[in-house]
Amino acid sequence: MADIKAQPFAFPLQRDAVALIVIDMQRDFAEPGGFGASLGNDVSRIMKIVPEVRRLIAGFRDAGLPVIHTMECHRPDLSDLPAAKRDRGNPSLRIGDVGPMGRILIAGEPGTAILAELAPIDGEIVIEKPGKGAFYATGLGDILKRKGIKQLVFAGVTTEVCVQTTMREANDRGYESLLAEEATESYFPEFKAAAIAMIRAQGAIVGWTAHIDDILEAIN
Ligand code: TIU
Repeated sequence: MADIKAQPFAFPLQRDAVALIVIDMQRDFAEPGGFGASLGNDVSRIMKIVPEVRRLIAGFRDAGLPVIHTMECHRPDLSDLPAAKRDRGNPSLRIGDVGPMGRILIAGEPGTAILAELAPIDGEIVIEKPGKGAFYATGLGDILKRKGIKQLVFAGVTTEVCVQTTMREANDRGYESLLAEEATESYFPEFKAAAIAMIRAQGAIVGWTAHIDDILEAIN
């Protein structure tokens, strides 16, 4: 089995036990008028990685390997939205408020949808998650166990928030995690760089990082 060229050392690919997990590539994080913009961020940085994420997804689909998508979102009645999350900071729109793309980060609203270019296809798993990590209060762990998945390749946004949180959750649960560097982004370039450095520090303390070309070469 081909290893994937990675940092801080080669990733020991198990081709029959690996899945791609694409974190929160939603309009609310990538388009003006959404949650990311309401926090004062330049969301154009997120749109720039869409072709890279698309390329990585296509490679997994072509290889017949599973693709899992996550969406950060809450129930319309806000029963899964802690006050501590809703009330933090001073955004122009809070989670649940009505914005130009519907209610911010609420399941079923137009702005909460995954970007059309990266939309899940039939048979792909979509995890709706109320937290930053994709294991918290979701069925992800059970789904991975049922499918025999032991390794996760990560893409999506933002690197230091939902991607890194989910990588840390996965690491603690015994999954080997690999972050695709060109397929993740932050509103803050220095946070992306720091997240990548801390993930692979101390002998892959959280996981590995690799370039998309090296991932695709190994899985195909
Ligand atoms: N705000 C921010 O950088 N990220 C989030 O709130 N969610 C995700 O990272 N998906």
